[in-house]
Amino acid sequence: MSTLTAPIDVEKIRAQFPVLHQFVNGKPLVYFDNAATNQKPKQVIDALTHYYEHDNANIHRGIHTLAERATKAYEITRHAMQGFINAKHTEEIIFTRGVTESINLVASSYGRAFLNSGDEVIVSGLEHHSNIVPWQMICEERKAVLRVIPVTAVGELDLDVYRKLLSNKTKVVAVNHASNSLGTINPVKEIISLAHQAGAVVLIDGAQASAHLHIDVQELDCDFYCISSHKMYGPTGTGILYGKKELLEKMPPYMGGGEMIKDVTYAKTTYNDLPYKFEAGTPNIGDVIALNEAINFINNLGKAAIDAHEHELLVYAADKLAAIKGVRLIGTAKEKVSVQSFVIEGIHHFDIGQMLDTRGIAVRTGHHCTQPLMDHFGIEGTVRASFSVYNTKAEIDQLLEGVERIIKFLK
Ligand code: 7TS
Repeated sequence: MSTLTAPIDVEKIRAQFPVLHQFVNGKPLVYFDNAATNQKPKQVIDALTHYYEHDNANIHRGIHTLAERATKAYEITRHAMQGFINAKHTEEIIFTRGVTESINLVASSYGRAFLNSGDEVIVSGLEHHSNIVPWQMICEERKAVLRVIPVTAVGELDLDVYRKLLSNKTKVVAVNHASNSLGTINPVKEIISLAHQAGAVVLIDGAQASAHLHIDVQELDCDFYCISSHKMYGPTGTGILYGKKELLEKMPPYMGGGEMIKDVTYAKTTYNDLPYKFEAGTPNIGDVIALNEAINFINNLGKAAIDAHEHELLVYAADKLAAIKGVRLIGTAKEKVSVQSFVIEGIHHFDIGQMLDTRGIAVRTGHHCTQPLMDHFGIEGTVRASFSVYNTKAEIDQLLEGVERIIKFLK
């Protein structure tokens, strides 16, 4: 955390988020479901509206003015995303619907081309279902084997076991940068380097990292990196797959259709160059264009300042929640993004979520699409509060008060 970072002016930031200024069940909204999707600043909403009011046209194929404007704005986001993650080449940025599609693209395309019987794919015990199921599917198809890095009691990956799992059979390692259920930040640089020593390629699921952590794909040396726009203040329905050019060039297309071709005859189709080879069909143009404003929003604040503010909220919430009798924190890793899961002995997490909602507090309850991780902790699910740059300690106090009342009322 840099001491040179200007502190966050939360009220100024909150003023940029129209959705926050409302009452829910008669109480001011407290939005703590940011790990599921965070809210959108006015500049993102305005960019989307502007596109549909002024520039709406299909891209790349038209020569008329609107098509040119839309194409230019779409490609501006690609350049901005290249800078955001420090990719070497613009064509290494492929627009997808988000992390789920990005992982499916790699599992399907890379997996079909390069996985063979007996090969191994390693995922971690902290993964979202979207970084498990696509690998399971392709392993089944290619007769490959899925291995799992175990999780410790505090919710960190056991790297000693990981080292032992790696062998010349390992072809792919797929782990998240940060866990959505526990917030754990994984030592991805080390994970990548160890995988490369074994000759495997590495996919990093950056769904929970993009709004919080510094990302430099060249420094990490990851082979693939996946981002969802809606988890970084951008619109839903879009995101990116970053892939190293030399790998993407070797991979077959994921979907066939318009835009991904160079030439089509009934006898043979030749494919387009990167990135278009992987962008079949009309993409989510408006949302990609608005994503540029989400990048601007984050860059203007600076990730260091965002992280400093969110970390303060996380520590405050974790300490105070842990001090409430009956509350058990799930996920207490040393390095975390601003996610805190907890359970209250004797009260179902759904009941807690519903009762908090009556107080205007939005938290997520359930398994958070990480059922194997919940199994590991011997629980069905948790209550998860996740904090964003626009949240305040006063809001956390409301959560704490709600939790205390629920315990008093139900016990
Ligand atoms: N990976 C991680 C780590 C995630 O947190 C999510 C979404 C995904 C992948 C899938 O991203 P998508 O944008 O393609 O849906 N996580 C959550 C969550 O925690 N609650 O709702 C969605």
